[in-house]
Amino acid sequence: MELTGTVIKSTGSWYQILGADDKVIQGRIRGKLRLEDSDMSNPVAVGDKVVYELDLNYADTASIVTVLPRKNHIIRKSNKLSSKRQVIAANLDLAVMVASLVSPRTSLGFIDRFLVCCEAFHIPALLYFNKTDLLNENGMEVLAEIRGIYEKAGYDCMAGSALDSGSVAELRSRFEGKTIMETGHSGAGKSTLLNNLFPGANARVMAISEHHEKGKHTTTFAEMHLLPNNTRIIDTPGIRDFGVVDVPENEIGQYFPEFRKVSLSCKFNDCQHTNEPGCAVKEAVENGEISEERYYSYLSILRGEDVFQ
Ligand SMILES: Nc1nc2c(ncn2[C@@H]2O[C@H](COP(=O)(O)OP(=O)(O)OP(=O)(O)O)[C@@H](O)[C@H]2O)c(=O)[nH]1
Ligand SMILES: [Mg+2]
Ligand SMILES: [Zn+2]
Repeated sequence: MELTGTVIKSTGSWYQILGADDKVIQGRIRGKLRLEDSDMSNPVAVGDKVVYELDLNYADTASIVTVLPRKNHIIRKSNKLSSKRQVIAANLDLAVMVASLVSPRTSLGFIDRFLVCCEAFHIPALLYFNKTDLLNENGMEVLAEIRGIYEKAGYDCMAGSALDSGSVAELRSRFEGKTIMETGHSGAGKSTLLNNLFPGANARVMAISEHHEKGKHTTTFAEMHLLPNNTRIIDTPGIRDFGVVDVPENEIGQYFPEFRKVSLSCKFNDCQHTNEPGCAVKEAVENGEISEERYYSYLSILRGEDVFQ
């Protein structure tokens, strides 16, 4: 008998599927499905709705037969050297980047690559600047500046400390009833934020390394946490980079929302905003309408560069 369910955890070879009766079963992929999308490192991702068949001889294992069409998904390049692509999660209402400016430092280039992916895959994005309790006065000024850059570009930004219940209360109401993915560098506080938002979640958390000020990759597999009021948060392993894939060069500019309207005034309608004469985007950067940092990120993504932490 064929049943449908939602993939809530993937460990590479096994998938936890939440069935219609709210029972969780262990599923595996059938050979055919594995081959269909061979340049994907994972054909099934957390958040996927799947059709599965219970294995006859076992009480609670199943085979995944089909992945149902996705509302959306978010893909990144698995790592710098590999051409494989990884689906991080599917069927999202919101993607949240947990970005700490210190311990570890999150670069603007990393944030911008995340935002380009969200634009390209039509997923609403929110930037949560975490660990504000670690910032001194100067740090708070830097944060305000960075926040200004993204708010001006049209993005939703929030800042606070994942350790402080007061500062996460607003986030809790924003998340209610939605399926949300949290992403960011290892140690930025994704699991801490989840635990503080929903104390029942019980996600594993670990202090960052004292030597490198970087996280220890505590969360090792993406996992969807089923929370009250139909809220679902997908906690994901920390990543170093958000390799932009499946975005043709001449479309990258469209995924910078603040470029879109301005670029209508570029002299050439295929303007890539690099060295062309009469480029309205470059002009907007010069007069401060578009932030220099965002423009540099654009050029860097256009050159196919990756971010190194
Ligand atoms: N001071 C401070 N520490 C925080 C904050 N948020 C998280 N931390 C600490 O940062 C460390 C790493 O937090 P995690 O929640 O494990 O980070 P993560 O993003 O889930 O990391 P990975 O699972 O490795 O990707 C823990 O020691 C947390 O207590 C914060 O807002 N302020
Ligand atoms: Mg974690
Ligand atoms: Zn231009």
